[in-house]
Parts: sequence; structure tokens; C-alpha cells
Amino acid sequence: MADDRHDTIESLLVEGRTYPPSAEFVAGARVTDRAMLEAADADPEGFWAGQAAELLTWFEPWHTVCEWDLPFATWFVGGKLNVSYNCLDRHVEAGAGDKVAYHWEGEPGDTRTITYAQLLDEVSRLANALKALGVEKGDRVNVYLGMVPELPMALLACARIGAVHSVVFGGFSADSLRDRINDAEAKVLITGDGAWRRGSVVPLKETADEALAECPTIEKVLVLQRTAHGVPMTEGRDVWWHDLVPAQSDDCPPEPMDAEDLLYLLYTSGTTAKPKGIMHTTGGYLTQVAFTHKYVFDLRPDDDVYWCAADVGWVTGHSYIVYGPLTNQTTSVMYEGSPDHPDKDRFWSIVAKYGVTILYLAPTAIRTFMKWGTEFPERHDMSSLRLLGSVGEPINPEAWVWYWEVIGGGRCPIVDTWWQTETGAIMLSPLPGLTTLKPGSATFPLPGIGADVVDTDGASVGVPGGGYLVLTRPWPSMLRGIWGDPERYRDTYWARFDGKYFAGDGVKRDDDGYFWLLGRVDDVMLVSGHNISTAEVEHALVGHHAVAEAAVVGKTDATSGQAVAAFVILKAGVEPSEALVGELRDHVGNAIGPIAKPKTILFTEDLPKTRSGKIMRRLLKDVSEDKALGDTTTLADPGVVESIKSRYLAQPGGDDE
Ligand code: 7RM
Repeated sequence: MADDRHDTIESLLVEGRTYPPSAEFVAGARVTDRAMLEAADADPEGFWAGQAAELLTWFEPWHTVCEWDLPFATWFVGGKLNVSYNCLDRHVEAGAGDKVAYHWEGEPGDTRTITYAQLLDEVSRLANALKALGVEKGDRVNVYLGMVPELPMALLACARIGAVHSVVFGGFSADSLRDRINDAEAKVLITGDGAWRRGSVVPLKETADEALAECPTIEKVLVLQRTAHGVPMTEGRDVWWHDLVPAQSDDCPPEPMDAEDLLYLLYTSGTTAKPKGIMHTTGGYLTQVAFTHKYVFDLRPDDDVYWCAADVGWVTGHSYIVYGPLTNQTTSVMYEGSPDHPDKDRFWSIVAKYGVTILYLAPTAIRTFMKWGTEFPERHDMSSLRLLGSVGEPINPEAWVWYWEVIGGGRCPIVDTWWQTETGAIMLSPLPGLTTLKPGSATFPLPGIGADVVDTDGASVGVPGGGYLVLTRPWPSMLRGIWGDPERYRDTYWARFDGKYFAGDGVKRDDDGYFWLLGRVDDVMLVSGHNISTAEVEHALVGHHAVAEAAVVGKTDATSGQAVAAFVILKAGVEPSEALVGELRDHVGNAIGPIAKPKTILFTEDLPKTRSGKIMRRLLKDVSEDKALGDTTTLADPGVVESIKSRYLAQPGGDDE
């Protein structure tokens, strides 16, 4: 890193430094005062009704804004609309048919530009093809594809005819796919021959075939050709996309759906037990994703080029690659492959090539880019960027400041957005033209959202204070339940604190009331009677100049109950040593207190992560306790944990320190 840049970052990292919106940003921003927050707080239902009417086109109006029969909410009751109509037809009818919906780039370098008119045409043909395969309103359709334009098309085609989609991320194993198909009792699977990832073929069809051997409800499989590597087709069951879809009519009237009809199921990656089929419905979901997409990203639909670099296989992709952006008539970028193919500057070359103005990433990606170094972003002109977003995990201040300076050029507000598959849409986030940012804080609840911090008895802890994050009133895009298991829905989210939604995350509020997320409460350690959050120790570790990334778990310990076990990735060029272990332990001791010092530190090249980039601490705990590894099917790379395990066990004397 150039020395001056290093100095800038060091100076920005001064504890307590805050970032008010710049005058330049405020001048063009959508929200610059508290009027909307205050109006929403005074009358949340009236506020959401106003947004639903303004942002969406309804075939028939609702008669009741919200019915709340705890824990079951319905929104815009009696209203009728169609999601695909809202994402496509109405924009074409309004004359925006030639506007680009997606600039798509394949990993090998092939590109496609898809306008709203073309997307409507393709979605209509696909919807007719699904009908031809026997899909009817209410049927479940599983989707197992890579990041190709046909993936959003598949979601929209289902929505067009009232079928329920259930997307399974293309990196999941045959067992995961099988379990999700069977739980949803899907009738049709949409998949492909393969997907491109890091220059190789991900064999989707082979994996799907393995799953389908045990999926009795699947009648037909629609297969998209992408990699053309030659895959077996089962006579009578499998149909090539290119044989069926182009031959269909491009006229498929959108089905009028009830506001509360099921739009999709999405299975949570399940860090424990059986995956949960999270249910999202139509009117409330689309209202809140459109609202948050417009105001959190301060969208200017005529000028912005928006890129959410998540995968459609997880909720961020559903809400902020497909439904939010298309409802708001956005021009988006979509990229198929990995960020280091052919080189580690791929993302930045895409930003420069398409003139991306808004970029939405996960902290895990940002930390990876930090580890790779500034030479890669420095190869490209990224002056088109005007706003940056973060989602998926707490972002540590070092990564925040790096993102701010190296990617945003010190000019772009960063919206740190907290939300969940279950919430459907962003819940806590800065409003970039209003909120003064603090690196590492998701700041405040958005307009219309009730959030609080409670203690173990469910009592509000006030400001400042720490405890459990809860949501205090229903919101339009909230999950409507767990597919097939209403009791589990009640137990998981509503039983812990009376009348409040339990998010499962620990949180602290500072003197100014800012929310600081501390990670999952299952990840809190109890060391000699003290609660220590894994996130706090991880933040302390990545605050050391030698450390790129860290994961911490509480391992069972005979004397202290639990002991802190740390897994640390060093920055490029730093050599692991016993001296460094001591230095890092002292560093944590100084930052938090001696009680938080890791008892063991293992240097590793990689950490076990889900495909959406979340560290699977449960598996590291198994490793640290030398237990058989739990379910590893949701891992991005199952080999990583095995290799950590063998190195952990080979580690000299760590335990008897
Ligand atoms: C969107 C998504 C949800 C969990 C959530 C948190 C963590 C997400 C943030 C965050 C701190 C953030 N859906 N999380 N965003 N923690 N700051 N900005 O990630 O269902 O896959 O995960 O992710 O623990 O409960 S998810």
C-alpha cells in the first residue's frame, strides 16, 4: 500500500471518529431530515400504506392495512397485484422498454445486455413453458442455477403465474438440494447443465440428478444450457430450455394475486438442525423491498448503475438483485463468477466498465479484497461510485475504513444494512443523506421499524446498554411462517420475549443510541462467568496490523467453563510465529481485558464459511473440541474445515498453555 494511503487509513481509524454526510451528497439526496422517520413513527400503518400505494401498482385496493394476530401478520388484506407486472410490464407500458434492466457479465467474459422489454418477453415465454410443464398457481418450483440472467427470469416467471419459487444456491450439495425439494414438495426443477466458477464447471445437472433420485414429487426438469459440457438427460422427465422456451408465446397475462399469496420459500442456511423454509408473501414483501431499495441506496433510477454482488441464491439476491431493483426500474449489473477470475481486479474492472454508482457487498468480500491489497482496485478508475453498502455480518472498523478510502475514494457514504432472511428487507441502516456514520455500526432502525434492546427478561435496557435485538411491531416484509411448521415459527421467533420478535443477534447501543451488532447470541462465550462476544474478540484481533481475518469460538474448558479459541488469517507477507501468538494475545488483552485473551490461536489460510460468506463458528467449535464435525453441507468449501482440523490437532501444546 502506498504510504500516504496507509497514513490516511490510520488517521481515519481514530477511535470515535464519525462521518456526517457531505454537503455534496446531501444536495442531491432523497432524505435529508427526520420528517419521514417522525411520520412513520407516529403512524406506522399509515406510513406503509402510503409506500404501498406510491411504489406499487395494484389491480385492486386492499381493505385493511395490517391484521396482527401475534405471531401471524397479514398486510394489505384484500389487495390484488402481480409481482412480475410490477417489475416489468408497467415499466414497458410507461415507455421504458428500452431501458437496461441487467448488464450481465459471464465469468469467461461473455456479456449480455437485457432491456426491460426483452426481460418481459423472456419471462412471459418461460411462464408459458412452466404452464406447459404442468405448473399451476400455488405449485412449488425449485430453482438450482448459477448467476445467469435466466435465474431472475425463473423467479419472475413463477411470480407471473402464481407459482411459488424455492431457490437453492448453486453451490449446495445434492443432499441439501434433495432435502429442500422434498420439504417444499416441488413439482418442477429448473436447473442448468453447469455454471462457471473460477474457470471450472460447477456440475449442476449431475448434482441435481443425484438429488432427484430421492425426490418423488418432481415431475419435470427444465435444463438450461450454459457450459455445454454434455450431461445426461432423463427421457420423459428432462427438457432442454432451448427446445421448450423459445417456442412459447410471448404473451402470458400476469395472474392477479392476493397480497397474502405465497411468493417464495427460501431455506435458511441452517447453522443447526433442519433447514427452515422461510415464507414470504406478495404485497407487503414487495412494498418493503422497493421502499428500502429506493431510500437506503438513495436511488436515482435515471442515472444510477447499481450492483449488488451477492448471489440470487440467498435473500440478498432475492430482495436486492431481483425484486427491489426491478420494481424501482433500476439498471443493474449482474456478474456470474468469482472475484479473482481471471485476476483479483475483476470486480473493479466491472465497476469501471459499466460505470457502477452503487455497490453492495458483504464484509467477508471486503476483508478478502483488503487481504489482496490496494494494487487491484488502483488499476481502475472507480470515480463513478457514489454510495457503498455492506450486508451479512458486522463490519469491523478496519474493513469499513478501507472500503471508505480505497473503494469509495473517501467520497461515498457506506450504508451498513442489518437484516435477515426472515425480515425480507433491510431493517437497520443509515439513511445516507441524513445519518452521521460510525464505522461498524448499522446505526438506527429505518422509518416504520420498531427495534429495541432487551435483557434476558425481555425488559428494555435503555441507552446506553447491551442485550438482545428485538423487533417490536410487525413489518410488511416479515416472514409469514416456516413452511409446514407453524409451531417452530412461534418457538423460534416469538416465544423467547413476550410479544416481540427475537432476532437471535446480540447488540449494544452507545450513548448516542447507535446500534452495534455483536453477532449471533449462540456465539456468545461464557469465560469464568463473563459474557464475551465472539465479534468483540474478532474485532480486536483484526485491529492488529498483522491480521486479515479472524474467527473466535468458546471451547469447553475444565477450569473456565469456556476458553477463547481463535483462528487467524494473517495478511499477505506476515509469517506465523510463537512470538506473534503472544503479541496477539496481549493485543486482545489490552483491547478488551485479560479475560478475553485467546487461550489458543491457530494460524490458518482459510475459514469455513457458508456460500454467503458467514463464518460457521459451530464447525470451528467442533474442531476445537475435537468432536465429529456437524452438518457441513452448507459450506462454500467443505475441504477447508477438514484441513483446519488436521492442523489444529497437530498443533503443539496449545491446550496445556
Ligand atoms: C441479509 C442476511 C442474517 C444474519 C443476522 C446477523 C447477520 C446481517 C448484518 C449482520 C451485523 C449487519 N440474511 N447480519 N447483516 N450482522 N451487521 N449489517 O445476511 O438470514 O443470511 O443472515 O446475518 O447475524 O441475524 S441472513
